[in-house]
Amino acid sequence: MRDAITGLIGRYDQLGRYLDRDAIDRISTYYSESSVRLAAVELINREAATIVREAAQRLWLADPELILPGGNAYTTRRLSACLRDMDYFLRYVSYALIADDASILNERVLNGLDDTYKSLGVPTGPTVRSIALMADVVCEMLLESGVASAIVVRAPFDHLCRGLGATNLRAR
Ligand SMILES: CCC1=C(C)/C(=C/C2=NC(=C\c3[nH]c(/C=C4\NC(=O)[C@H](C)[C@H]4CC)c(C)c3CCC(=O)O)/C(CCC(=O)O)=C2C)NC1=O
Repeated sequence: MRDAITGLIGRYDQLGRYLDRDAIDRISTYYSESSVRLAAVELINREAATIVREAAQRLWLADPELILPGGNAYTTRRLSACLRDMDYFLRYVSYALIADDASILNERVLNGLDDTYKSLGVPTGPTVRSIALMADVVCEMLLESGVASAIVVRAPFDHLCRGLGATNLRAR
C-alpha cells in the first residue's frame, strides 16, 4: 500500500535527488485535487449501499440473463456474492482514490482475481461493466452535489476495469 506522496518520495530517495520542479508540480496537483477526492470518499462512505444497488439495477437492465436461470448471478447466494464483490470494488476504490495510488487495487483486489473468476465462471465483461456503472453513479451523484470535476474520481474505477480486462485478455 502506497500513496502518491510516499511513492514519489520513494522514487526520489532511490535516485538520491531533491524534490525538483516535476515533483513539486505533482505534489501540488495532488493537494489541489484533495477536496474532490475527499468529497468522493465521503459520498462513497455515506451512499455505498445505494451506489451498489443502483449500479446493479442498471447492470440487470442491460444484461437481464445474468440473474435468470443459467446466469452467473442467479440464485440468492450468487446474487449476494455479486453485490458483495461490487461492494469490495467500491471500498478499495475509495482507498485508492484518497491515496491517488492504484497499488492497493493491484495487491488486494486484482491479484489472483482472474483465476478465481475463471474457476467459478464469473464473467469478466459484466463485472467490468458493473465497475464502470458504479463510476457513473458516483460521478452523477457528485455532479448533483456540486462537485465539478469527475476525471480524478473515475481513475481508480478505470484501473480496476483495465486490470480485469487485461488479465482476461492475457489468459485467452
Ligand atoms: C477484496 C478482494 C476480493 C474480491 C474481489 C473477491 C471476489 C470473489 N468473488 C467470488 C464469487 C462470486 N463473484 C460473483 C460475481 C458476479 N457474478 C456475475 O454474474 C456478475 C457479473 C458479478 C457481480 C458484478 C459471483 C456470482 C460469485 C459466486 C460464484 C459461485 O460461487 O458460483 C469469490 C469466490 C468466493 C466467494 O464466493 O466468496 C471471490 C473470492 N473476494 C475478495 O476477497
